[in-house]
Amino acid sequence: MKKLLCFCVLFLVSIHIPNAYSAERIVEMLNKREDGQKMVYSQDIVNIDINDTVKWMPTSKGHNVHFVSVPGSLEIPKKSKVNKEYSYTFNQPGIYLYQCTPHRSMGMIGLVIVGEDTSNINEIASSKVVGMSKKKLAKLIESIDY
Ligand SMILES: [Cu+2]
Repeated sequence: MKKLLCFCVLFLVSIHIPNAYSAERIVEMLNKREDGQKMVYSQDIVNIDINDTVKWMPTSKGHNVHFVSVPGSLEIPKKSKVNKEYSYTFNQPGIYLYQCTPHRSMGMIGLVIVGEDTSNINEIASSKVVGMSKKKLAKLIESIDY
């Protein structure tokens, strides 16, 4: 009986393993964050594993997700629609830079670091962002260990 129970537990654990390898992370699009910053994503930098998904929620209205720079030869995904939830699964390691189209000059940018791979940090650092986002990008880059 004990053996059977053991087997059942193992079986239950094993069918849940795929979930452990592809997590979903939530990032909110906000007019104001807890720290007082305006027109921001809830997290400036998200660290995830390869094949994880980030889901951006339109918690405040008027925002979207628009990738500016992605690793290597990867094609830049189409920008998301304003006020709409958006998900993207990251299959390639490296750093991804995105911005909010309406607030791109107000520092509304974010980074996703996939698989702890920071090899494209120079490309990210020299990506074209505008206005207040320039300073913010420099600050985010500075905070990354590489
Ligand atoms: Cu915005």
